[in-house]
Amino acid sequence: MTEITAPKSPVTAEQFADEIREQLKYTQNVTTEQATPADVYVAASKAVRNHLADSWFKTQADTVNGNTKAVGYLSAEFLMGKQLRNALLNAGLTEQFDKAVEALGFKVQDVVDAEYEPGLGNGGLGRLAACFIDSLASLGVPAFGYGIQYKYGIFKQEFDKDGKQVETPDYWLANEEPWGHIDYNRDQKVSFGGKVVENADGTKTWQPAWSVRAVPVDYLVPGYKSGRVNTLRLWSAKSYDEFDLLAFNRSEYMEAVTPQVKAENISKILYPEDSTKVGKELRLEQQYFFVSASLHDAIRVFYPGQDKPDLTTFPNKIVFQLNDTHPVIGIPELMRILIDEYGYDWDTAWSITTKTFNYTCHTLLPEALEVWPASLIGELLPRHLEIIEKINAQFEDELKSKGVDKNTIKDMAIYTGDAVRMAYLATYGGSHVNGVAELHSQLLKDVTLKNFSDVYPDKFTNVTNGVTPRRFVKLANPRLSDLITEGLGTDKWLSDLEMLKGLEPLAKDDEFVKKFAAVKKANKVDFAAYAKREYGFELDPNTMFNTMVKRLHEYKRQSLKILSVISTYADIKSGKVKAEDVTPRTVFFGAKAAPGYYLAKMTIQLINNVSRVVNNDPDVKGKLAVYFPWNYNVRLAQHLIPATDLDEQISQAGKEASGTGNMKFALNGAMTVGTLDGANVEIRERVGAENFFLFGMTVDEVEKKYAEGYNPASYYEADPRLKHAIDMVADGTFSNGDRNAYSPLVADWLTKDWFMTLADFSAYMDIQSEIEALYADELEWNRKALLNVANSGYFSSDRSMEDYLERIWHTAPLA
Ligand code: TH1
Repeated sequence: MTEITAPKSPVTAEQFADEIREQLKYTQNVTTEQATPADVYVAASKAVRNHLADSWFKTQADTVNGNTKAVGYLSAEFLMGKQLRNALLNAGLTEQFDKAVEALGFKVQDVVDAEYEPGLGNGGLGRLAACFIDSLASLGVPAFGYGIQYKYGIFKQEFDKDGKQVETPDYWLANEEPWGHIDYNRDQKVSFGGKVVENADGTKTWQPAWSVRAVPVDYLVPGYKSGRVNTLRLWSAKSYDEFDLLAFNRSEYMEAVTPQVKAENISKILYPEDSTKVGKELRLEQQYFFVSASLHDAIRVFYPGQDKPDLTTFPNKIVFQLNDTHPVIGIPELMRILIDEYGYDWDTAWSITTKTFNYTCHTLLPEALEVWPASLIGELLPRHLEIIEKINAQFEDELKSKGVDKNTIKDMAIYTGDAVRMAYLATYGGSHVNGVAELHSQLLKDVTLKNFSDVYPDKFTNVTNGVTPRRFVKLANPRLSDLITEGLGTDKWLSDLEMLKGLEPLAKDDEFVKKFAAVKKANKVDFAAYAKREYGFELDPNTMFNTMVKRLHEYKRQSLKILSVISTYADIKSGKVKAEDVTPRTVFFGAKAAPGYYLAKMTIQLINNVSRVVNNDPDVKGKLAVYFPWNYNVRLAQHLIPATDLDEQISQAGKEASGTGNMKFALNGAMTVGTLDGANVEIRERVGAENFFLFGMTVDEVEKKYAEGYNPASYYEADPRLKHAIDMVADGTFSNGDRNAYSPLVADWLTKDWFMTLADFSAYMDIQSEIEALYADELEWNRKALLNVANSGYFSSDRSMEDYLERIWHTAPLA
């Protein structure tokens, strides 16, 4: 058994400075005088890591030896953000670090800035996984995050001189990365291709054609004040044949390294699609790669050294959560492991498998539910295709015995003969299915997975998303954190966020509200300095900061926002609104578009050009400005969210599964303008309808309009403001006179407009007037914003984890 020692006792700033010096000397091999901020960053990171090591070992030992079932969170994305500040917070070393760095003669800012953010996720789904593992560790629940250490994360976004998005590779491992520990001795073999042969005894043997080596890279996941440190294990693909020596001797250099390139390609790049399905062979290889390695790893961890483990106990050791359909190949893989590798019969294997997995669906867009061509699975994973066929046959029998009619059975097919529907496989093959907000879970039951919910009503449940208050309040907004602690008289709210409710009475206290307003103001001033330094923007912190940050997607409706900006611009410029009646505003957009998403990229170009025209027009100076800081990421979120007055959550009702940005903004004292979509519904319920700017069609109204036949042009004709705004896009105002620049976008608005931007435009303009009226009353605005903070405690990812524990995982914190 592992020797368990108590966690290292906290150190003084002087001692911590010595630890950094030691790391500089013995691992960085530089003197303190030679050291750069980047050296100090690496040295300090390793010093913090050392402080967490004992808790990490103890957590691992307790996880394996205790009787508490662990959680395995299988996710193709973990969007972690920077690590140093979070690790310092959880190790209780923040102050020591700040003082030590100064004592060593460096600026804290420079050292923290030296960390390069890993972008191993696209957006909400990946960031949610990061929040969840933070919360599990903070609650003391034994858990593993399992994913892929992509060599290239989400692309770096730049804008060219025309305002178009340009993607460049994000080589985040260019410099030393002190957090991930490569564990070559805990590798796994993952195989592909080949054929299946039947043995004399009727068993099957898969004879794969090629294999790759999955090497784990371990990241510490320290809990906040829990004394627990969990593991995020990201797999990296390596070749078994470093090079083919024979070929190399014949000087066939390229051929010699081909197998290596093929193997290592598997973990080379994160697919930059968000919410849509990309049917690519490499993507299926990635999915199988990390899932197969993770399942084998869990068996290794929980049955150490056992050749013939009793895997009927596997579901008591660990429960796996499938983060969307991406890891669903894990269901047939566990069947294969149990049957082919450990000799279990089908029924036993099925019983173990269904108890082991649960599935979270994160979308309502039909195109986001993965469907793989059977031919592809057959080529890459022939044994799995057989198993899937058998699962499907068993499923059909089960449905027949339950009296489900023929046509419905056909509609529900997991395997259609041509294709495999991963969401259906996950729903049948796991114990529970959950959506990520109340409305979303309801729509899954009523629409997307209706047939399944009719047959298996008990499988379906909801867990509303959440965000970690450690990163998104404490680290991102130290001023507000201090004020909350002052207001509540304790900092315990950081691990019990519902305590924010205690701020509610203080909304009646004008002095407290003024302090709250001062915090927001100071954050805006800070952000202005940050934006100047990072982007060269000249911001006016005395204007309303109005923000829309999220992936660029038609359903999220950045178009609605930019059309309203254009309309406001036209009204100010023409004098239609008097100068003294204008509420000065700075509008921020942050968004990456998938590289192949044509209309999304054109929308980015339009926003950039509206920004160029508006910001250079003396007629609106001081009244309206538009900024699009490029490369929106976790770091920018942490700076911009605390400085925002008004947050935009304006997706078409019934399209955004949850949203998590909405929660971060409410917790940081922004007001929200939003539709009744995703978690907006629950935010509004909690903060109060009078403290939320609601507008737009509901899900039912949207459905009705689709059914009636939607005609966007009629809205264009009916609303002169809308007509004028669209005409300005069409007439070259934002393209130096070029009338064709945005014609595909304009044509889409007028003839298709699938997400009904035009139909919601006038309601959106009207609510903006209400917003401006309230903003004019600073005290009232801030009172309402404070009530948003006080009533958003529910949206902690700690609460989400507690819901998963109770409704789905049926496990608990370590004793
Ligand atoms: C997002 C959802 O769009 C968002 O509403 C939700 O808050 C978030 O997940 C977390 O639950 C999704 N991201 C992806 C990414 C891919 C496929 C589907 C979804 S849904 C690649």
